[in-house]
Amino acid sequence: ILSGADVRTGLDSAVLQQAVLDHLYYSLGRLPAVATPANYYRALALAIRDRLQQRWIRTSETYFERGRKLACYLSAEFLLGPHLGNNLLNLGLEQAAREALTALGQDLDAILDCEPEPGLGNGGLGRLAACYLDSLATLQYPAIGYGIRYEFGIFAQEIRDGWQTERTDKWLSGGNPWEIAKPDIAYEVKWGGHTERYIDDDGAERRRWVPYRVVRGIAYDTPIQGYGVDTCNTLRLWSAEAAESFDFQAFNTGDYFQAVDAKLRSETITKVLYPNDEPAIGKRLRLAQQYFFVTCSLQDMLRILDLAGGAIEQFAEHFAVQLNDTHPSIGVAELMRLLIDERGLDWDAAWTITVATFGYTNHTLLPEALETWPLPLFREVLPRHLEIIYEINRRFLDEVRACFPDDSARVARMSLIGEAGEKQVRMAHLACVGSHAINGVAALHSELLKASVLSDFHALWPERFSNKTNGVTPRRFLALANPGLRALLDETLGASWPVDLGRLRELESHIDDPAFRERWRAVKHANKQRLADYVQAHTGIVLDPDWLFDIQVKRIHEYKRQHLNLLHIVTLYQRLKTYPAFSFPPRAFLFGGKAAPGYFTAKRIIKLINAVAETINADPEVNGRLKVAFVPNFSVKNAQLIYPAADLSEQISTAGKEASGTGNMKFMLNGALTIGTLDGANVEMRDEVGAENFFLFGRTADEVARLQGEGYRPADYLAGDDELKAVMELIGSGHFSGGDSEVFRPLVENLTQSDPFLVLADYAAYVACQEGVSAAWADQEQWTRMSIINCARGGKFSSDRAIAEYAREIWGLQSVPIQV
Ligand code: DL6
Repeated sequence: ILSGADVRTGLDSAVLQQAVLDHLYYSLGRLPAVATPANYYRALALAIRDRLQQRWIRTSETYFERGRKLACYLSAEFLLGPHLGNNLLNLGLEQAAREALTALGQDLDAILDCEPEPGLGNGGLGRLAACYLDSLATLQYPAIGYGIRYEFGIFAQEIRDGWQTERTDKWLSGGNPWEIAKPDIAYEVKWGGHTERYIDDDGAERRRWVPYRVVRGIAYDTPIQGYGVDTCNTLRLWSAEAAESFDFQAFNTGDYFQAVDAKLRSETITKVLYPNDEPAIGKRLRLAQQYFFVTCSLQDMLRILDLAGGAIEQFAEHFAVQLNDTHPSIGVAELMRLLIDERGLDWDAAWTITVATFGYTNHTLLPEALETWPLPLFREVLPRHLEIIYEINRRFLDEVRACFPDDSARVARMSLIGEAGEKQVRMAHLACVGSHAINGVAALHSELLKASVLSDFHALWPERFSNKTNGVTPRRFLALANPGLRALLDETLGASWPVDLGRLRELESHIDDPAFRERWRAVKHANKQRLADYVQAHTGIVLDPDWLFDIQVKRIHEYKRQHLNLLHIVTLYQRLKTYPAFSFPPRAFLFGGKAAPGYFTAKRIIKLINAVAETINADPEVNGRLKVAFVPNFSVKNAQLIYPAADLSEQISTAGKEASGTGNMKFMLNGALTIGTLDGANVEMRDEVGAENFFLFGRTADEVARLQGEGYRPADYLAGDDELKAVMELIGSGHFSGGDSEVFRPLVENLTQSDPFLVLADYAAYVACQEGVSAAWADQEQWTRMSIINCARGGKFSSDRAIAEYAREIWGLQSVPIQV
């Protein structure tokens, strides 16, 4: 019944134009004469969603018919970024959409800019989940993403008087044309109450959970279209609703407000994303969110299994469930509860299924980020799960004792219950015990995991451990973000590189061609101009695209060391002020990133960046050579402008602290050179590009550990380095803060007295390495060669490679081609 010219499915520009007009009229109730760009955005988005629909339904239908294993990616965060541009790219419809809009007197770029960003994540972990969804669909793997439909995503950052302020992100206020609510796919979620013993119909003794409260989780589905294929997978996000809209008893007794209150409390669960990405926080609502989305997702898998007529014993043959960090790790206890309490399996059968089902990815070594829940809180919210966890623990610790007799210290270290201080449930331990596969996200990180935080688990089950180095999608972060480079790559390599990123290697045969290098530089220059325009519009700061663009964008955190970058900038500033003839190629330093609202040191670092920027940018003596800008509200949307414009990428974390990094890969693929430590995936990036194409500095993870073990004293570094001393004094003096010597005192004291991330220890090596950068930049032809090589050897860092490894080595997943 669907013809090629069908207004819902047709792909040429004339049909698309008609489809946009139809949606303006029928879905939005607008005539073109009064339609705003936001109306056009919505109409085009709906027209494109129509074109996904057939693929989407066919994909689900095929998975169901074929009954193949489904990968379920459980993540509390999906930092998706705008959908429209990505869907046009993946469907091959950009040109048709541009023509259709031009015919309607609209500009596609302006329309794309109207899309609010679904910022349902904090940073690396959430964005990785989004890249993996793109790769799963592109590689035609049967997969579903499960998460939370936060009404408010990551806060919007504004800079006032140099300080970060936070504004609620009301991304849903204009409606979300991409999602489809499925109120018929809904599950009950229990909370609190108590458990009790009962005898079932067969006379067996069992336990059941008598909850205090029940809410409902409703499915909202978003299509995830693969690139150049017909596969269109699903991201299923759960939204909380009161089980009854009103408490009828309260309503009938006339207490209308109490009746509505229960509804509001239930719906609070999915109201807002927790903005802290690193420190684990013992918040009841956070535990509620985790349990809420995990139980809905597991109940959904059981429904799918039942629909397919699969036996419950075969659960693990039907589903491979990946835990994206510990946030969904309550799933281990919940699957046990569902299998035992609701499906009647015995413990051993349920446990075999559970361990075969789950895989666990760790994303951080920072001890404060390893989630634990206070036992009383856990018992109050999830009493049945605590019983199950106790039983898992009892059996697990018996196994530990059997393998390591007479080692009670080990037993205490490995227990699922921490006993130091207030008793805690250790979620990373639950994830390890309940998963057949455990992985880190870069080679170094996976080794450090085995040697440090998870060493006891590695000693017990070495076969469970592996590495899966992160990757990023070349569709969004190269093809979409960098149209100039994409055109050059298409012309040079043909059109298949976005799905075969190893082909970038072929660029190396062009590095000795001066005309090619000239074109490469022209692309970069245009990208820098595009970013300069954006920065000027959002900060008023004017940047010159002929300068070296040196960029650090990521969450603001002491371990990522934005302050080390600042110390270098202040060093240059000081040199210029002291020796006006001091010469180096002019540089623009750009920063971007959000600080967790309660992380005061990080917020002060933002203030210092802005203070240094204000002083330097206003100083005519340094004006021709130094500029500093803080790009507010770093997001996926502006990241797409930032990565392609970088000459130099700052990846300068204290070695051993950054699990992998993914921004480092996005910069590399867009031809930036990296200045970095041997941390996270930097190590593998350097292996790929060769030492001569990477600016390496700083102590290694082993050296960091040794220095800290010996009792690191930052004062020693200060005493031995007059320039560093002068830099610290300048910051402390109030020079950058209108004479206020208090505002940056906590930062100066932190660095000079404790310096937990070894900023001062790496300072001299960093400044020297930056001198090497300036020298290299002076030879533009050689710099261009290095830039091309960085892109050419970035193929390993495609998320397609990473997902293929997960599919093969952890999930046992086969791809299923879809034909519409
Ligand atoms: O694995 C994705 C990403 C890594 O690239 C970063 O190095 C790491 O910091 C980040 N972790 C988080 C927070 N983790 N927790 N929990 O985003 O993961």
